[in-house]
Amino acid sequence: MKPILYSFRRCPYAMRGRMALHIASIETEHREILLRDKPKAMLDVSPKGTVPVLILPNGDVIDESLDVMHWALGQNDPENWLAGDESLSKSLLSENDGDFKFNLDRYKYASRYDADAKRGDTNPEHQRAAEKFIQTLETQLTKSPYLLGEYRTLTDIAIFPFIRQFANTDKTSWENNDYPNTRNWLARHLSSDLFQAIMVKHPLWAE
Ligand SMILES: N[C@@H](CCC(=O)N[C@@H](CS)C(=O)NCC(=O)O)C(=O)O
Repeated sequence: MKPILYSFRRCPYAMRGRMALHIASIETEHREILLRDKPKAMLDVSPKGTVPVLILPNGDVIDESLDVMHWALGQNDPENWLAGDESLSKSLLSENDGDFKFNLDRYKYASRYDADAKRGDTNPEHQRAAEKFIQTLETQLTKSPYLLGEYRTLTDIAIFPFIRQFANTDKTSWENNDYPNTRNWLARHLSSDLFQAIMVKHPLWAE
């Protein structure tokens, strides 16, 4: 029996989970969902209602993306994604999932957070605040091609889907920013076989 994965194609948390499962060669029963219409079967096992949700054959439920990554790599870690500077990894991941994500959402979806903003508006203040993290990444990527060194690790894979969202919010501004190493790092991830493989489209799962 394969593990069941509830997922949403464009969700950065689901992307990082899918990439770890893919690199670990773990096949899943993929259940593509809509965030605005979550299946009851998913909410029954994980009432907090976020993706990804992984259900193991023994019934265990893993519903945090970093836990999905760690579980998958615990089974099989062919590229050694769990290697590298643990404290640097921790601090980058907590800044990504914390302040950066906070500012990214307010930059990208200004109207959800500010009653005066129109749909489609972006917020330059939050763009600038989010950019502090891009500067941190740039400092690392000036020293080495990937965040922890010569090879991609969990840290790169867990972070780049969020930088992709930031970049896509205003492509012209991204292409003209002062972070050439981060631009190049993102472009390498986006064109990787790994990313292509996990972005294949799945039909919606019907209960
Ligand atoms: N901390 C969670 C966050 C997951 C998350 O927030 N996913 C978003 C989609 S990108 C979600 O499911 N949101 C619920 C909703 O929009 O209703 C994780 O790392 O798995």
